[in-house]
Formats: sequence, C-alpha cells, structure tokens
Amino acid sequence: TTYQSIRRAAEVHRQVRQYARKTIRPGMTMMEIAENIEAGTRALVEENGLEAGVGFPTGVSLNNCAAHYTPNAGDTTVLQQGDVLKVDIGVHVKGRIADSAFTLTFDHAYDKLLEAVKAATDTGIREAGIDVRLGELGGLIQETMESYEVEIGGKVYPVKPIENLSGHSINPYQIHGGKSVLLVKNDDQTKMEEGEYFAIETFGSTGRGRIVESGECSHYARRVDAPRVPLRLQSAKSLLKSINKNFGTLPFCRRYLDRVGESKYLLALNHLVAQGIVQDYPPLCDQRGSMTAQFEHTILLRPTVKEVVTR
Ligand code: MET
Repeated sequence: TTYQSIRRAAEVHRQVRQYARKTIRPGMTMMEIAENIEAGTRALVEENGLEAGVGFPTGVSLNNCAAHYTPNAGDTTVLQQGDVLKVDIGVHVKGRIADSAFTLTFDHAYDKLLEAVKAATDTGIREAGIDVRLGELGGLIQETMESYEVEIGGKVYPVKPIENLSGHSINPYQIHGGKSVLLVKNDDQTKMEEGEYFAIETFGSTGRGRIVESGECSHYARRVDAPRVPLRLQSAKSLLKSINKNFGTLPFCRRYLDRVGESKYLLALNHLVAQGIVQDYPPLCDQRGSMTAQFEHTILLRPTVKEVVTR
C-alpha cells in the first residue's frame, strides 16, 4: 500500500542518514560525500528487494548556498572544517519519496544557528495538520526562527528565515506536489488536507534571508506537465528517451546521466530545458559570506494522526 511504501522509504532514509552523520568528515570531497550516500541508498534498497532507489540528487550545499548543489563530474571541492553543510537526502519506494535534510558543522560557533533552524522546523511539524492554513503556518515558522540571534566570530546576527524557499507537498514520483509552505507569514489561505504528504523544511540565514540562483546547475527533473512538442534535435530526442526510461519524473543530476552511460549531453539537456520539457534547479544561495542552515522531515496527514515518517 501507499503507507507501506512511504514507511519503507523512510526506514531506508533513516539508515542512510545515520551512516552519513557518522562518516562525513572535513577533508572528504563533495563527490565522495554524495556518492557514498547514493551508494548506501542503492545497496539498502537492493538488499531489501524493493522497487525503489534514490529519490532525488543528494544535496550537499555549502555555507551561503542553501539548496540544490551536488557536484558535477570534475568538481574537486573539499569539505572544510569551517563549512556549514546541508545534507539533503531522497529515497523513494514505488515513487513515494522520503525527503529529509539536516545540517552538519564541525565548529561549535554554529551551534546556535542550527538550534534556531531546528526549532523552526519543529514548529512547522508541530503546527502542521489537516485544515491548517499554509500562510499562517509560515508565520509560526517565522516567529520561531526570528526569536533567535546568534554570535559568530564576535559578530551578532539575527537569524532570518529564507523568505523565498519553502516546504512542499509531495506526490507520487513528483517531489514538488503543488502546495508550498513559505517560511514567513503570508496570505495564502490554502489549507492542508487529509491524506496529504508534506516535506516540512525550514532554512535560516545570517545573510539577507533571500536566495538567488547561482553557479553551475546540477539538478533537473522532467516536468510532469511537459508539453508534447516534436523535437527536431535528434540528440534531445534520444536524451529524453533515456531520462524517461531511467528517471521518469524523479529529479536527477548530471552525475546520474553519466552513470547511465550518457555523454556530451549538455546541448541536448539545455534544449529540453528551453523547450519546457525538463525543469532545471540551479544552486540557491544567499549573499556571499553568509551562512545558511536547514532541517527537514516528511510528514503524512492521516485522518486521525500526523505521522512524522522520517523522524
Ligand atoms: N529536496 C530538494 C527539494 O525539495 C531537492 C529536490 S530535487 C529538485 O527541493
């Protein structure tokens, strides 16, 4: 059943996450970190004979970058002692995606920042429920986040919720299901409904509290509502076939195209993005020098109970 698939995905997620927390160390490359997590996921789903796999590219966003960074081939970035690393892991079973993220640091200077964001996510989880208005939930998350200020390197910062990032509903094989939970008060009167499945995630920043797209793109997904336009570029046609076969509408990254044997696909991939068939998700970063943190769990709004499946 649906609930079974969700719980199996969450259990694999829990084990992979525990392994990640134990093994990630400064000095490792971002490539090693991401690939270890993905290899762990693949091994666990295979071991359990599940119709399952990686739910989306492993996010390993650093410092001012909040989300949607994973290394592309050739990236030699090494994790530093002073980095603030957001580890965003996705596992799916039959298309039911467990989406949960945490922040790792190796310097106690950031403890309070992490505490603020963890508290804001806990507020989001605690206050979520059937008939809760999305705009009000954003306000509660904001209040919690803004009740903190942090001192880092002798300077005091307010912790700002990132105002243009959000939690989201999740549909089968579709990571962003259509409903958004912003991290600030807003007038969205939409309610959460029975049976819905949400990624509750919050991001706090010592910077402006706003992200912009920045740096080379790694994350992509075929759009669920892709227009069925005839493709004149042969390479784009064949790449789309491969995407449909290997990922369907699950998000993928350039490394995943490499591992299924695609090469020299950038022109074709960019064409699919330009045609509105594939959505690109570039890294999302606050201003230079700022630090961002994230915590996230997936929740299931059952008729009589709220299940925090990834806890
Ligand atoms: N978990 C991340 C998100 O929800 C990564 C998804 S891949 C586009 O945005």
